[in-house]
Amino acid sequence: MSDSVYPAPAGTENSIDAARAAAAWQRSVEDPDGYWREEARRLDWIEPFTQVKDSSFHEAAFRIRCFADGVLNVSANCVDRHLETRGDQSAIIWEGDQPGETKTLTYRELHRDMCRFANVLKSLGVAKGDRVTLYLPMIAEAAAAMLACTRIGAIHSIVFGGFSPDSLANRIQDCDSKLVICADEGCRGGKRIPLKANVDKAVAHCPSVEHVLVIRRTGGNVAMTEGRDIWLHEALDGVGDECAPEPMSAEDPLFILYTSGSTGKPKGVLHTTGGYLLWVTKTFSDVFDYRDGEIYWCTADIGWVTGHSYVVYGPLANGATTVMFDGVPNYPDHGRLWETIDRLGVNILYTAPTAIRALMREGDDWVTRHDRGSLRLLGTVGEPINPEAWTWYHRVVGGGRCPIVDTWWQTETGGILISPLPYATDLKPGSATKPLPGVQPQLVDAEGKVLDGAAEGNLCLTDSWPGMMRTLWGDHDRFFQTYFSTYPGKYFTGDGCRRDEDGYYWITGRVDDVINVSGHRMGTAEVESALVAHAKVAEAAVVGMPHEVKGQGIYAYVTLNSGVEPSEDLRTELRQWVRGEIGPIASPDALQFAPGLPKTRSGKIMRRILRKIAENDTGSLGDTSTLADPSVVDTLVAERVEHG
Ligand code: 6R9
Repeated sequence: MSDSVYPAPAGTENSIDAARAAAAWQRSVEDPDGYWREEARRLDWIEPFTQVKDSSFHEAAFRIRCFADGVLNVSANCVDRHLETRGDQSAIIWEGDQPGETKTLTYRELHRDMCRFANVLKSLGVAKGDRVTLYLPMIAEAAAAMLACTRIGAIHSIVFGGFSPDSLANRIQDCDSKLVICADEGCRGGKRIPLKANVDKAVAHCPSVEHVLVIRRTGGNVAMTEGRDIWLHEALDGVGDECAPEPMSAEDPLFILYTSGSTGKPKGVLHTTGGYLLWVTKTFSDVFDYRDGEIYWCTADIGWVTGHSYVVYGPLANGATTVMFDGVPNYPDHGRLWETIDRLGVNILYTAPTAIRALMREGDDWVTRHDRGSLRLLGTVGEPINPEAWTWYHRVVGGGRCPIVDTWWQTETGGILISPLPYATDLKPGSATKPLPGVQPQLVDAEGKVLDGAAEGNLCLTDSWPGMMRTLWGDHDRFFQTYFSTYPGKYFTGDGCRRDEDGYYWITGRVDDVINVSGHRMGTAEVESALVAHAKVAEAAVVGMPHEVKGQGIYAYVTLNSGVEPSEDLRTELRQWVRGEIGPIASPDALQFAPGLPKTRSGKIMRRILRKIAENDTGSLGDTSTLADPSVVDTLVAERVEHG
């Protein structure tokens, strides 16, 4: 917690100031229809809408719709409408894994690439409503592929390139994708990632997949299955440069994005066309106070929601120049971000606390030896930022000149919900500050009692906003159960939060069985089921633990089958196993062999106790008398393993 306040600097005459910000929020709750009707002018509509917000979070009338009878096309809003005024402006600056390995696409070039890509999709039989899975590095073709899907009304599902073949297969199967788009290999931090080989393993279990479309990135050797696999560059031969945008209803699905929840199976979050696009368009413009001609860099991967909303759709819908970075912040050295900012002239940087903390550890010199004079604004997203990292970001990276927008949101929310506006909101390090227009947060206690004023509780949202998710793919009932049943009539975020006496919101982290590792969500149940799938493991329990750089690390308690002896080799083997089952981000940071787990008499694992032990907070384990065998706790405490 920090009491320092950083007053909002003055912006331009177009910037939103404190008075405008307050008036906009007020209007958005008093007259939502009027407010969103006006805001919707930010988009080009093929058919205007007559209906605006139409939603209820109550079970009997449960529905979430916005602009339902309007018709538009996302790709036309992101590309075509800019051609006349900024056809020759850079839309995407691609920065490869090696510094200076760059490529720029103007809006006109992006239009051509997107249309040609869309024509390839059509030639492969992909039509409106079909699902297409993308498993790609951060290459410009990835943005073209996303836009091409929206061009023809296909629903994309992007799977992060760090996920294993198994995770990829589950996500392909859950939505019955008929096409998978991948690259031969990815390049990250000087290493190659065998994307096509992973797809081959995954697709072996996916009968819905008719074709695999392969983009040549590294030129590495990959196997091509006759009849199924197609090189993009060959498929592009002879296709036309034009493809008319498919008119889409505002409530037609736009994309599915799988995210981790508190149960084992990843959830296919579904966003629709009109509300989502308006939300990311408006929030990009307002939160970053984006000014024509500026170069904007969000370091997120398109495999996560931040990449969808704030690398591709939000910036492009505003006619911005967006950087797509195919590398990592510490390669070839710890100065990579700052060197790249100088070389490309980046004005706005949007990154994650985990990256800030990792770079902060390496010392100021890596930063200060670069100029960074182009920077105007800094942003963070993905997890709570500790005031120390915030202050370093502000003082060292921004040289004290650049406001920081700490943006709180979720895959489910589509875009930013709680955030400062850089020229309106006084900043407090570690607080995401105040809700944006249309966002109505509420804090409740465990019983659902509403907490007013300064308080700490569970963060809910009491009404819909245009950009919120509409369902979980194929499981509308789970959608309702997951988000709307804990506190009836409200959307429950899964986050804990404190509101201070100034009405500022301070997100404290997840209160469910989700852990946030380096800004990536991981369900503890997912890691547990991966561990239990190993032949030598009888039982596993996974909790979060504090981690200096990652925010949270993964602490796994593993009970082995009888007759199996714990060993360092087995520890390594189990870590590797989880990497193989889910991906490197799920690999436990600490793994403790546990002869037994603390369970209630009814057999429930007492996670509260396991969390305390992982946090090394063993002085306050609370009441253990309800355990079936309280002595297991002493053994666990005695054999606790160190972080790292
Ligand atoms: C955009 C994104 C969502 C969870 C969310 C919360 C955490 C995100 C945050 C933040 C504190 C912020 N989170 N932004 N916590 N301050 N500015 O990250 O989506 O991957 O779905 O994660 O991340 O816990 O519930 P997603």
